[in-house]
Amino acid sequence: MRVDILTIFPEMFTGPFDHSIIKRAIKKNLVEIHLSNIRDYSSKKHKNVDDYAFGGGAGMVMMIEPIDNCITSLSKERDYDEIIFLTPDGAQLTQKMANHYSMSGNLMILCGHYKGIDERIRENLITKEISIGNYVLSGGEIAAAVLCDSIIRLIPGVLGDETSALSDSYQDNLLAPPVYTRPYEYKGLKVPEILLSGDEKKINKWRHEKAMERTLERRPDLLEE
Ligand code: 6GU
Repeated sequence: MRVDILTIFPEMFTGPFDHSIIKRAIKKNLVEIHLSNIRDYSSKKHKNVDDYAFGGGAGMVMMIEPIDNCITSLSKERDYDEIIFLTPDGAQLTQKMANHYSMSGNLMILCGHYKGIDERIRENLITKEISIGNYVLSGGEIAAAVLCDSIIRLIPGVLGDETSALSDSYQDNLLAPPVYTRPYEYKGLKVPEILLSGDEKKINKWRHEKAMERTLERRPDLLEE
């Protein structure tokens, strides 16, 4: 998979993709992440990317020209399965969406800023609008890192058997059960006996019960879906 991220702050991505599972996925050539600096596509002398809103009001708006130039230039090289704009008024990201996008060939992700982006970009260049939750972030960059992480870890070969995504919370509309490791007893706190029984059938049943209990208690909405 190839992911293109269009941003005015490419430096914000040096951390998130440089560690752990995503780093390994890049190293194994299972994903390529390319950053495009929208500013490089501005034809303005001072490389402006935003301007005042028509009709007045507070806040600058990202201009269509540099974004159109950037999207057009990338789209000439390859077909994109989806051109995603990250915005708090988009459809809320779900595990189901992450599963779906993990099967893409090429994805483009546009990060917004300021008061928003010229509506003509959204209407004519964007194919999907996604939010990562019901709160407002200062820009789309952190949301893009979240979206990429949720997708990339699901690409076949990224996770090994031992870290299989099948047991993740949300994967079957259930939260994950509790887990424990050594020592068996710490300051009088013990691990549930059943996990030491060696009885795989009983352990699986216990885990499923705990996942159910936890979901009922914390996220009953997931069970209704
Ligand atoms: Cl995708 N962008 C911004 N700016 N805020 C958000 C968001 C995205 N998702 C939730 N809040």
